Amino acid sequence: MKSGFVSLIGRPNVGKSTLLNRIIGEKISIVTPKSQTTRDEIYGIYNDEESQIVFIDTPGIHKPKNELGEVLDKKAYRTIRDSEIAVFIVDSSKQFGDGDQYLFDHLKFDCKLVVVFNKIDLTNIELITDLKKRYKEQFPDAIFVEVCALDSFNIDGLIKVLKENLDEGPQYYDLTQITNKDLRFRVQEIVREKALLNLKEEVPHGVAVLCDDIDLSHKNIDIFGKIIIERESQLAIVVGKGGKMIKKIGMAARKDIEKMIGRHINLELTVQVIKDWRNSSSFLAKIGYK
Ligand SMILES: Nc1nc2c(ncn2[C@@H]2O[C@H](COP(=O)(O)OP(=O)(O)OP(=O)(O)O)[C@@H](O)[C@H]2O)c(=O)[nH]1
Ligand SMILES: [Mg+2]
Repeated sequence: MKSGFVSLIGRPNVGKSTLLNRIIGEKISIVTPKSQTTRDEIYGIYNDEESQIVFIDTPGIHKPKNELGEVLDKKAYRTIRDSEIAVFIVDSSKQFGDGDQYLFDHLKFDCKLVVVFNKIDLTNIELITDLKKRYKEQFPDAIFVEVCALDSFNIDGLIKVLKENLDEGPQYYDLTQITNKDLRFRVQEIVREKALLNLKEEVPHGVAVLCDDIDLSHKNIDIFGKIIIERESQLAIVVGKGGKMIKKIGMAARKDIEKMIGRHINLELTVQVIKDWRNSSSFLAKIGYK
């Protein structure tokens, strides 16, 4: 069979996680309109009769502004080194800019490279032609594929190209396994997604979520989650008037978690301030970001 590891890399917000979810057909990685949503390497394992492809979603690469940013970039670079093919995803609705140049200056590919022009529903012919010209100059050997991850357009075309470029190999994972992340991580991510979607301005980037192990053997599944924020002043925003905001986040998260587990749950959320956690090595390690 054809098999191997394929990294999904690119700038923040280009649609890497959306693409992963569409390929696997299930929500593996959280998606929001905000940059730097993904903070970890997340595997989505694709299987068909003749292949197993392990896709690795990564944090968007950007010029880091704090220790968390540096950790996120490092994870993306490491993933490229560990993969047979790198899929470099580009937002084809945006003109080439400094953020794109930053990636040209910092990325080196020893593996095969596929450049995926995503969001073709939002682009036009001049824009995409200019982008393709620039990527062709920078990466002359790369294969180009156009997709619209949002509408699942040409996902099959991308899979075909990947299969053609992977070697024969073993089946790395059991067919029932679709990701490398455990239930606890996925629950934390769902809560974080709902917090990102509901909180405005600068609060979202300073949010992390921690929860205890989840015991599925009990009839009643109680999940206790802690939303971590950076500053005392954000507390009132996250809790909201009369607890309205945290209730809203909790209700949205509960729905998605119940869909994922297929059981009813009780979800209790609290908020804790950990000052400047994005620059705290020990906290980043505790939360599993290092
Ligand atoms: N119109 C359109 N929107 C898209 C498409 N693909 C993704 N999006 C949207 O782009 C936004 C970012 O998507 P994500 O999948 O979270 O992007 P990402 O690259 O994983 O972002 P980070 O995790 O922050 O690096 C979301 O609002 C998606 O709905 C597409 O093909 N067309
Ligand atoms: Mg992402």
